[in-house]
Amino acid sequence: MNDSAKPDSSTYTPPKVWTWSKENGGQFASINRPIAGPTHEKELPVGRHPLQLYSLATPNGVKVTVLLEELLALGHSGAEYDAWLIRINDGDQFGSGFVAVNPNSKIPALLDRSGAAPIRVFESGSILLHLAEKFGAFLPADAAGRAECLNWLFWQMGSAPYLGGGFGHFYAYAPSKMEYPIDRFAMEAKRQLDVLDRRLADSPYLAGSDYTIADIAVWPWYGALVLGQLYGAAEFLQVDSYVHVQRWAKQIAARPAVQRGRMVNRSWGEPAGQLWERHEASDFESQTQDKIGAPS
Ligand SMILES: N[C@@H](CCC(=O)N[C@@H](CS)C(=O)NCC(=O)O)C(=O)O
Repeated sequence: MNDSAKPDSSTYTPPKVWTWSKENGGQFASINRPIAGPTHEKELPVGRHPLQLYSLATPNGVKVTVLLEELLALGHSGAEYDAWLIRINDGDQFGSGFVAVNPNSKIPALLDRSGAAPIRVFESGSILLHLAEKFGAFLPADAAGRAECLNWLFWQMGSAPYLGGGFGHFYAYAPSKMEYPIDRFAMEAKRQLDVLDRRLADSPYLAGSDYTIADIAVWPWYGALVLGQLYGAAEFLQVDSYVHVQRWAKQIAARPAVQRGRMVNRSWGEPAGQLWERHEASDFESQTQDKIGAPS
């Protein structure tokens, strides 16, 4: 097989040494690379608030904007933030400024400038924990509650790549439909939904009686999935059968802070649901994209 041939799961024999074929197809082929580091020089913008967020409203990005909006709704004015749009399909995550905040070149990335020296925070789980500890909110204070919250927070970090990079990739984004990976990852996605369903049969929220950063991390993935908003896979995965996850997902979707958080750094879908950049609470009324113009 020559290097430019398209991969075919039924006949592919791996060569001795893997080489980078830029033509490997798939929805994200243009941004996938086998190397890290910046591709170009570009400073990040900095606004006036202590928290600078560089993100996009994917499930991983939404976790952070939902938590920030929840903190503001609780009255934590120190959680005011500037949210800047990082267009991952255009390669913004490979700019030198972004890579300095997150060497892994993935959204979300946060710069906390509230102290003497800026603190960089990357990985959504690390950002949620940083903010929850900073403001003493959405993280139980007792040892058992805290442990259960972190159990589910880290469960999400380990599990969602099988849902997104595994099931979602092969079911929705790969250049052709292949039975083996779809079957394998559909099984795992359903197993994960059952894990959540059993927990939520016994408990109002993942960590117990209170809504925490565990719910905030899990909801944009598994809540969206059972509400039929991810990969067009609701029927395929029979998401209606996970009744306790459905109850929890709908309860969280109804929270005003969640509805605001979902809009931030969203640059696709219904225009009314998009807020490309967020700098003030009033931006939700005026919709910042009107001010910052058309996408580059
Ligand atoms: N484990 C990371 C995952 C972040 C992630 O995968 N971000 C995606 C968007 S959802 C991204 O920035 N992709 C751009 C790229 O891979 O170049 C987290 O939870 O923060």
